[in-house]
Amino acid sequence: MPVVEQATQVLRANDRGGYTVPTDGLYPFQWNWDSAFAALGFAAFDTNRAWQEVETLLEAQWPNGMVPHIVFHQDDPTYFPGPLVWQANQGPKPSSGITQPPVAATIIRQLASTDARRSDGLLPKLDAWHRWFHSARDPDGLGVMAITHPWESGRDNLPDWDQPTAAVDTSMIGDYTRRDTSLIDPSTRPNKEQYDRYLALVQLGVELEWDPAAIARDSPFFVADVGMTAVLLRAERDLLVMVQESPRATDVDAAVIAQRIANLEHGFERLWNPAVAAYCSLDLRTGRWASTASSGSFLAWYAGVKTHHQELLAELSRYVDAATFAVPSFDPEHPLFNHVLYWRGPVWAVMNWMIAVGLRDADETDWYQRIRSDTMTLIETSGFAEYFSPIDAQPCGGTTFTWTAAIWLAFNADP
Ligand code: 9WN
Repeated sequence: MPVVEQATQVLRANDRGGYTVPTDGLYPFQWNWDSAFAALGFAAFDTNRAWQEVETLLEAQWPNGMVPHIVFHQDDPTYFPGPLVWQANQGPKPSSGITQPPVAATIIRQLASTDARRSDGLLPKLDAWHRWFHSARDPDGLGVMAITHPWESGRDNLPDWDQPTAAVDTSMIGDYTRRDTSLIDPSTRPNKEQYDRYLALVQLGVELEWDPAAIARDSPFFVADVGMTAVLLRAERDLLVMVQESPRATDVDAAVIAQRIANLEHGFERLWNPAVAAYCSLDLRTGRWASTASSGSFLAWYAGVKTHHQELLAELSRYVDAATFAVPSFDPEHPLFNHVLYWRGPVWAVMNWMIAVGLRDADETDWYQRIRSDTMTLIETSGFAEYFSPIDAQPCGGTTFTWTAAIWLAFNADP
């Protein structure tokens, strides 16, 4: 069967009616950034379904503006931790209590030309979500976005979070049963120590009633994430263009968005780590840098930041030269690199898409082509896996993955 049909079939099969699960079994609910990428994939063959995906996601928005990282549309005991553990009942639907990288505005801008009225309807929601980021995750106005849980970054067990999560007290978590390790090879998933810390941070959120101000004040884990900051900066730019182009978007103030962009542009430079010559995550509790760059560092172009263009290209070349397939999620020359262990080395199609799009916007067309071609080759060789080894292309994690199919379709439509 032609790959385009296979990819379409993955999206159709994971469609649960208005929202798409990341994959059948392992992730039975709606995940935030997965859904935005799903919409990008649907846009290749069913625009109405693409709109529905982002509309359903934004319907789960909390009154304070946050759009949760998981929306629990129905009960499903096969996923842990579910809604009873999160106890985050502040939105219209049961959900988790944290967010995820806000790629939605960027995808909605791509859809906007197909239905201006539909995009106009979403602008106030996107604006409220982005505003929430600045107040909840940057209370000191530094122009960098903190994550309050490794899951918030979407890059769960990246070595960047090892040191900052070491400060998390896990003595009170009690017994629990993981579900992921009975479905997937445990040696490729986050380990017990990491999971204990994830759960302790969820329990802390529950104790603090998911109040962002209390979490920003009291949580031991508060890390400025280069990936989150870059994705938000890009999303703000796309939101601003949509607002400026829409005669009906009178309830969203373009000048305020422009101010937020200026603040993020300024803040992003705080993440430049001269010792590594890359943008790096920064622990806001200790002032300590992540020890090296990660694939999140290469989202600077996606964010429209070109200050250290050549130095960052040199770092990207180093990454790519040390592997077979672009782009490893973590430094392939670092002792903690592992080519199959979740976010500690493997390639993720969604990261590749954002990095490639950023490079194309920065007129690095050859780089766009290299990353596009590697991503499509990995998928065509190894299937619609959750992620891939950058060394030998082996498929890892879940199979028939929504966002992998979506990215193949997006790259296919964009030569
Ligand atoms: C926790 C769904 C999600 C992605 C994340 C990825 C993984 C969840 C998990 O799966 O996280 O949110 O249980 O491991 O790290 O990026 O959104 O695909």
